[in-house]
Amino acid sequence: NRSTTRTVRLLGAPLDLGADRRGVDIGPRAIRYADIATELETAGVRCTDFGDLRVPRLEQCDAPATADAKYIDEIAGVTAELADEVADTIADGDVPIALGGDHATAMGTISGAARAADIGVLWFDAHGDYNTPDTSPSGNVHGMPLAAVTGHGEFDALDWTATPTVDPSNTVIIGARRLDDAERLALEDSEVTVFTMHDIDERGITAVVADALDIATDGVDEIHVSLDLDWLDPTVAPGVGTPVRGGVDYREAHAALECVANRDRDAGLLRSVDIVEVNPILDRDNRTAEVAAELAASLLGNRIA
Ligand code: Z70
Ligand code: MN
Ligand code: MN
Ligand code: MN
Repeated sequence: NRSTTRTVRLLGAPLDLGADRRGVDIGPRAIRYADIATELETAGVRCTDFGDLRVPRLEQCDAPATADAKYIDEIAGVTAELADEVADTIADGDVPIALGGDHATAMGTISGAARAADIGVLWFDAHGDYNTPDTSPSGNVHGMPLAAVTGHGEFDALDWTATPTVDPSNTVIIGARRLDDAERLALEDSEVTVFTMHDIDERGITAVVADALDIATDGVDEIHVSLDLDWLDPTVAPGVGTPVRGGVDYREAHAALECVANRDRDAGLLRSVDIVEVNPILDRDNRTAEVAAELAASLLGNRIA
């Protein structure tokens, strides 16, 4: 049970090397500008800010060594540093929120969080992010992080794979609506649970999230929440690299994260968080970053409304 006020620590990860649309590196700045700190504090959470990790500029990197997983060496370096910061934050008793950046960020957050305890993962995303260097149609590493952290596929450059990975049976994707063919087959073969938008349409968001929480927490004490803003419908969150129509609306998104918060309130579950893929260059009036800040408050807040 969690009765004391928690402190979250923002860790900016201005990583765009995993995506092929530029601009997602400005995500952390836009989410801060949308005043995530005030949103969190209004919701009863203490908020501190570590600043941004250093990320190599794409213009300064050599041409990708492999088209299978572009910039994987640079991404491995950044995510290893993020993993250390996440582990330090947890050791200090705080909750790390990694502000992306593209979704490759999650490889760092999750590997850092998994050092101290077995964790389940809730992956809110239009995509599966379960490609490997062998199956990826694009070579973009942000389409691969969930495979990497669950130990699926060969990721030679990622030496942190020596650290514990997440059990796929405690891993749940929520809101998927665009999977690549090989990725879909691999997910069917895996123990990862996939709840699609169709499941949400049929059963309602709160029932789906309740099931997802049961699965993610089966046999583990804590969870990581990875929130890709393209999970939401593009009418609500237009500022993302690859908008996919038919996503959750504003109320469903808040309801989902409030379900997680309620379970967390009872059991002290929430270990770490990613908020990723906000692209201010493609956004309108910083709307997507504002939604991101508001959703963070629903997920971590201590208050009913
Ligand atoms: C596709 C790929 C992707 C965004 C992940 C798309 C990947 N499955 N796009 N997140 N925004 O290239 O692997
Ligand atoms: Mn993603
Ligand atoms: Mn996505
Ligand atoms: Mn298990």
